[in-house]
Amino acid sequence: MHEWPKAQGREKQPMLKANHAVMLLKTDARDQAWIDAFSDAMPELEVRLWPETGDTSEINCALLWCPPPELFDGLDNLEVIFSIGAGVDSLLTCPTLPAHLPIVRMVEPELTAGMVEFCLFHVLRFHRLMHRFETQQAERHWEELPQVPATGVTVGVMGLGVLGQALARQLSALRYRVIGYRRGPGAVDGVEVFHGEDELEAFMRRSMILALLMPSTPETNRIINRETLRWLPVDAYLINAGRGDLVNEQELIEALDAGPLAGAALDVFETEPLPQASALWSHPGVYVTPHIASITHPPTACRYIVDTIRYYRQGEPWPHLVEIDRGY
Ligand code: OXD
Repeated sequence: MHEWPKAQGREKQPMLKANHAVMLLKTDARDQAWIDAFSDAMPELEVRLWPETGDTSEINCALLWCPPPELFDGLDNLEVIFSIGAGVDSLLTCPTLPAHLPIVRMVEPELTAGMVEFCLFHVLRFHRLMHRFETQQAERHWEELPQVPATGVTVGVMGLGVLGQALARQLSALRYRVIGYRRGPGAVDGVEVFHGEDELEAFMRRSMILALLMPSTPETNRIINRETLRWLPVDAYLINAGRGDLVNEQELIEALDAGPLAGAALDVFETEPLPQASALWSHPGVYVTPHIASITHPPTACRYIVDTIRYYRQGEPWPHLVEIDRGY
């Protein structure tokens, strides 16, 4: 169990354990959808929308996306933070984030499904050369291109958390050869796992299609750069649905122009929105989407949060806690 912080010399009682709790919501612009979902899933939970906080000392939990630093002012009785996104970088980089609070990551089925769909869509596109057939159609050009069975394509999944493992399962079901890369050791069913800096090169050398689902941390910052891109097989493809800062964009463009990359599908960027001047917009080998690979779905997300609160109220520890030292 957690050690709860002490207030003015006396033990603070976790109010979330009581029936009535107050949640502060700072959302992604779908406020009403979140409010409706909570009133269905846990009607006794009072939900307040930031910045209409009312008495800040009454707030016990917060559900947040990109909190501004002043959001935490006066939230002295906050007991837990729920992240709206799968990624917690926007929370962890907030300079006023209370250091002692547990942060529960978002693990919800629609978010996972969306990420898997996005990555599968592009894996299939690149594997079946649909991008080349689109070009051929635009040129009214009829030519059969070689079609390789899925069993002959190795997909590298970089990041083997909930999302990466879900993607790996679906890729295996489609008969792709799946390899995975993670920071530390740990087996994943049906996946040949590489881990640690020492095994990155071997992993990249085998990845004909590389899907990035890693979090943004100091260790993963620009992990895809001139040096590592050189390890990819000739005519490899890259899919980035993780975070923009995993990739050095300038060096990615060089790898598209000079090899070994034959194409890239990018949903996240070093700067978002992607600046008008970026060469990525019009690069012939690049598919750009505006950070839509997967969106948290309020009804299922609320059910997940309510389940975790009920679990916690039974005396269990918070599930899916962010490891703040690791940065994810
Ligand atoms: C997320 C995102 O972290 O949408 O969920 O980027």
